Amino acid sequence: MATAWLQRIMDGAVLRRLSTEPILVPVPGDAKEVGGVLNPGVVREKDGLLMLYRAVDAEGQSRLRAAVSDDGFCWERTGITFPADRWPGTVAAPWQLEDPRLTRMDSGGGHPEVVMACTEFDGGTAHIGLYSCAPPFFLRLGHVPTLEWDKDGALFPARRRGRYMLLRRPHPNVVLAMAPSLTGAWEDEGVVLAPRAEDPDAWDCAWVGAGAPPIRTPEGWFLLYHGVDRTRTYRLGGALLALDDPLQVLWRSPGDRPLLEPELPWERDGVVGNVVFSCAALPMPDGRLWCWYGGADRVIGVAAA
Ligand code: BMA
Repeated sequence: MATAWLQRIMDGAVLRRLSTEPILVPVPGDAKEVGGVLNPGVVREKDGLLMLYRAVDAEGQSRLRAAVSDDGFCWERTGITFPADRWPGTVAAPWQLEDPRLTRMDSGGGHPEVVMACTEFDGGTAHIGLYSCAPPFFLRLGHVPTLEWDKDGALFPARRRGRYMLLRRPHPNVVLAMAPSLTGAWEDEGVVLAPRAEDPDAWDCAWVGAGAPPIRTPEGWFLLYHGVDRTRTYRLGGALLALDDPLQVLWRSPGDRPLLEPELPWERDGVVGNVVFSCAALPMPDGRLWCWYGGADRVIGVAAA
């Protein structure tokens, strides 16, 4: 039987907000997140859900903070901030960590249980860092070396013929890279998704990037992705990639029907207006696909299909 939430999405269902209010907003007076809480990654743990969200301080520095939840809706901060202050061992300005995407790896293979791919921004260029992630412990495994501005790293939970698969985003495309180890040399395999440049009215005509790490279903890998249009509005859509060859796109949200777009005041106005940006989607016990997302780079909301 087809995966129900996937079938609904391919039949035209969109993401519906579970609340018209954000589910996480900056704690008033907390200097480390006064500039916004946004773009969370979420992973299932033994006894609930773990979230790492991007916290921006008064100077605009971005770090990651942890929260936990039983139901995906009410979240409690754990008090863990990474890096706690400055980047460990450096005297210079720390890297900023942005947009954590958390992947629970298939068992076997000697890798960490949860791997985080996040953007490391050194003030000049952005690239993708990979971390073993078991808060409060984070171990940097390596990064994806590139001379380009690179973002939106999303690791698949499984390997293909022994090689890890990672989505990255050399502007403006989502590209598949593979490597024999998480610390190893990544090689590009090809473009998975390109912007719909041929259709200037499409919601994803300017550039695209991975949203949540790919979710395995019997029908294929479901990829939630973001797309940007000519007005720099960020929306979310979906794509289905072949299980045995993720370069093959079996289905993609139509150019006139994103899954979620900025509509509410806190999605339209904030630090960067007209942005819904996701790093996390999970099938939940209610049979729906839930998606956590940043609204206008300032607060966090949740929607489901
Ligand atoms: C992207 C990332 C995101 C951000 C988005 C919209 O490039 O930096 O963290 O949410 O832009 O500003």
